[in-house]
Amino acid sequence: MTKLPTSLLRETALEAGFDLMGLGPARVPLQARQSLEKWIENGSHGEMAWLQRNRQVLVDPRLFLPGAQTVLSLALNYGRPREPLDGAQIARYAQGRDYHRSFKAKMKKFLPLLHKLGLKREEYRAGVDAVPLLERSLAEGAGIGFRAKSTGIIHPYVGPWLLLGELLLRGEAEPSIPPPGSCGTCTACLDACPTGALTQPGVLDARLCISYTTIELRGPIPPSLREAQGNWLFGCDICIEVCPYSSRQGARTDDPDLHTHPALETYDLLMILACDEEQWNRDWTGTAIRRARREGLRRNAAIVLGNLGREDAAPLLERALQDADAGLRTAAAYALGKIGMGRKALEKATQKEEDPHLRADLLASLEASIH
Ligand code: B12
Repeated sequence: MTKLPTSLLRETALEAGFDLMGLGPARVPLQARQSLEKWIENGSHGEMAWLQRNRQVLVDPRLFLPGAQTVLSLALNYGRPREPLDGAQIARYAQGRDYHRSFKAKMKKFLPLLHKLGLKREEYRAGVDAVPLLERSLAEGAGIGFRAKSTGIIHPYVGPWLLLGELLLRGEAEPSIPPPGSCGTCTACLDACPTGALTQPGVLDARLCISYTTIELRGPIPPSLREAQGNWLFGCDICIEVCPYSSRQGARTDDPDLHTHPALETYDLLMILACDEEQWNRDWTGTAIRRARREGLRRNAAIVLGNLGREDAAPLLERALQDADAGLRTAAAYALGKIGMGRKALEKATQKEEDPHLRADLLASLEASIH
């Protein structure tokens, strides 16, 4: 295999609808490898056990694709305006159809070229997000952008609203020249994070990140993080919204996959709280929001309703106190405590709760409601 043709690959990427393409070594630098080890040892990954399980592959992309030499990193600009749902917010990446699908569909447009270049099926492998790869380290090495203090990859002109994916390839390529740019002395993201999840520049404690608690965490959201969640129903964009690079690019409207998913236009928070299995499967298929699972989204809705002081939610919240899911029960109790309603139901639920931790959690909500 000779050198991969950079300009042909770039042309294909742009034709497929990607905003950025870069080539770099299929290698994770030593500093990143060590940082990952430290991050996992500290438990900063929370309950995302797959990160720990896959740590060997994460630091060595050749375990993902044997013989991989090059990463062709791709980025999609998903910048778009805020579209609140009944006073709640949803991370922008999840407002449209599930981006994983459209990303992969766009990547398929590379296949004819790869085959033309003589690459066989076992000589390339694609990845988007849910893959054991440190996508940001690879993207940085492929010159997509610089590593920001928020831990994200930012392109100085295209901005921080970038989704990443990559093709690991056998074959060598001229590494792309990284664009200029850095965070400089700016600490806007660290200062704005309502839970202090960015513990140092470039280091995120996922356990504190609203994106983690609302998407990845199963069960109760820790009591200390419920108020700080504010009106975030799924994910959180604060560290990107406050970034000065954020204003440098406009919203994309030409990609139909980025158009708002119908569920986000038809549901309100009360409907989400009451959403049953049938509705979940019928209406929420094809959104990235499914990652939180139905119980998780209902739990998040309960917290947001509490934080918004929505008294009209009290009857549904009282009903949610009986739910089989502990995350939802504790969230409903929190919300009722916050709104100062449904005390009798809360008392009853507290007495009925068998798990001592959950009982203490419910009791705290009951006390909050009295004071
Ligand atoms: C797990 C995960 C999460 C977790 C943990 C996030 C995190 N920062 O690690 C949670 C659920 C919190 C999350 C949130 C979000 N995510 Co996410 N997530 C991932 C996933 C699946 C793995 C990331 C990972 O491996 N983390 C482990 C850490 C160790 O990896 P890392 O950040 O590369 O770590 C390096 C640095 O921290 C650095 N480092 C470590 N210690 C130190 C110390 C010092 C001093 C320094 C300087 C550096 C340093 O070295 C580490 C190793 O390379 C990737 C997809 C993928 N496969 O890569 C998407 C991904 C990172 N997420 C993405 C997005 C869009 C988000 C959100 C914006 C979504 C949202 N709006 O809610 C938020 C952003 C929150 C944030 N500030 O990071 C995008 C980021 C795109 C970009 N432009 O950078 C990715 C790449 C998905 C994609 N395919 O587009 N995510």
